[in-house]
Amino acid sequence: MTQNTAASGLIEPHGGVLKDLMVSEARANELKAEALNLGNWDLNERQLCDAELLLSGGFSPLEGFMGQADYDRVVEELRLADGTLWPMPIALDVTEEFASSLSKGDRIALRHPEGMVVAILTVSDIWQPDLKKEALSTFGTEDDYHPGVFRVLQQTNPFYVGGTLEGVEAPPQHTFQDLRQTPAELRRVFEGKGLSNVVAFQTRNPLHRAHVELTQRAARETGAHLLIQPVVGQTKPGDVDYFIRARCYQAVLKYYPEESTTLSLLPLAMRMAGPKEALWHAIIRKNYGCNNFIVGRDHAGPGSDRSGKPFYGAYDAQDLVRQHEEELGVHLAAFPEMVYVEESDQYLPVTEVPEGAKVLSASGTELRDRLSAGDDLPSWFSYPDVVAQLRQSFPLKSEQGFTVFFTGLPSSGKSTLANVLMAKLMENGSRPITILDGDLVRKHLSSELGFSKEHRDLNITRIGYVASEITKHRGIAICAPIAPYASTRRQVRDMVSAYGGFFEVHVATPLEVCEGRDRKGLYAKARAGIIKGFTGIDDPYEVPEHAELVIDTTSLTAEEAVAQVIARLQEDGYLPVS
Ligand code: PPS
Repeated sequence: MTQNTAASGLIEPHGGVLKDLMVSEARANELKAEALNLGNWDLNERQLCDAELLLSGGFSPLEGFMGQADYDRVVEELRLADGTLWPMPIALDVTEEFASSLSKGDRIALRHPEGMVVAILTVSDIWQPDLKKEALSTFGTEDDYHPGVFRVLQQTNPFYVGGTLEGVEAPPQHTFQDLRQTPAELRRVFEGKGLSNVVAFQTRNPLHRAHVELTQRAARETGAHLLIQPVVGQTKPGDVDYFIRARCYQAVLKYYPEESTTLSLLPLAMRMAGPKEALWHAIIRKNYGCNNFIVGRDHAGPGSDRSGKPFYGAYDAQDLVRQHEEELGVHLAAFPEMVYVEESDQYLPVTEVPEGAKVLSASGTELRDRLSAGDDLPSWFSYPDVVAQLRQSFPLKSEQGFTVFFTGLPSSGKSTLANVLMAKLMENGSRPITILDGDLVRKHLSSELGFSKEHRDLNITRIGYVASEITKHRGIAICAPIAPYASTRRQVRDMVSAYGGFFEVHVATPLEVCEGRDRKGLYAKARAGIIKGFTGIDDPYEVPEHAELVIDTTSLTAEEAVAQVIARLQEDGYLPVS
């Protein structure tokens, strides 16, 4: 189903028509019945976000997950097969096993994790994408320190399925329902108010004074109504959770002139693709009825690589949107960084600051550090009600949970260190502590798993999930698995860091020493070929490159080694200095 919106005075949707892929109630009931006999695919968090925006028309003119012709041209030229501008692959990734069960023309039920049928997909294409090529094209790098590259290369299933969608039940949303509008609903809101000139602001962070000043300036300069449309789907690992952010957005609304601004939440899974993401965001906002789009400094930037060099230039995103501004029909409201000018107590674009004037600015990292240290935030930086919301999300470091993740070869000393650390922390501590030791976890959480790469990864992500829950609830998790694969350790780091401290400790005792200890006699069995795929003998151990601590237990007592861990936790503020 499509809707013709040209008559409203609002900008036309991308491709000319706003898609609405939801079917009627009667048809939905038929499809639910049909789904009982179809193959099922359970949508993950990212796929759910994509499905929601496909169904609502946020991704117009797409009518489903991309087929191969669209995908190939998007990857190569930022265009769909018919030439329409589109910078981001929107593909449904599935396992090899699932892909091999499908043929063109099959219908599959896409399900919500709670079980309901979100949509029926009619398969048009099944193929194995070149994910390296996709990562390089979308993100301009293959460096998997980039969160988007990491997702494509490490967290994407190897096959893609394309096909049109019939929407049965939009993914249910239980929070902030009055702030969630589909493109058609938001367009109706604007039409109802007689608005045809709207400027959109995309954000995934709490709004502080600089953002408020920037958005007000954009509204003034374009003479437009302001739409603040924060992303509440997947964002960058470690971001403040969206409940807190949405409360911050509600708090700042009162700093805007009445009736000048609309707040609406966008269920988008961000890719952190900088320039291409900015172009994509502009297209999405066009679908929501916005003819102006704000792009500031480092739009949708993923931060810097390991050497501290930003992945994208600060204004690359503006450049790419500008190149396509005319074709898109969306005006680029480009802004340089806003800075605070102390003597005039105002925010100005950095390019307009009078010569010699003292300017102040604070990064997101500084903000987090100040909140975690319990320091005040200057009034020039933010608003008291926003700060009060953020304080809930950033308890003092001494009250936050954390995870100590020992990794190393069998018999390297991980379990001993974990137990001694637990004893020392119990002696002095106030937080609850849980040990997730390799053998214990395999007994209680992972008893059905073996030692293939797939099973080891599953074992470690289970440990990571439990550790992240413990950390979220402000406890201490001490993990001691082998965890031989870097990418899985990285996943655990991302899961835990969203809620508190993460300390990877590489127990780097050399293989000869571990083998010499051979407490369980397993090295001997591995050498004799009785055990196959034993870590360090005939199975790999990828040495951590960025562990917070490296400890070789060859000539240290467990107490000495644990003292190093405790010193590091104290240094970072998670434990008091005794
Ligand atoms: S993993 O890779 O992280 O999932 O391994 P983990 O769960 O920590 O392993 C726990 C203990 O299993 C014993 N064991 C093996 N280790 C490695 N490879 C093979 N094939 C294997 N088979 C059994 C080993 O003793 C691990 O204990 P630690 O404490 O590391 O010596």
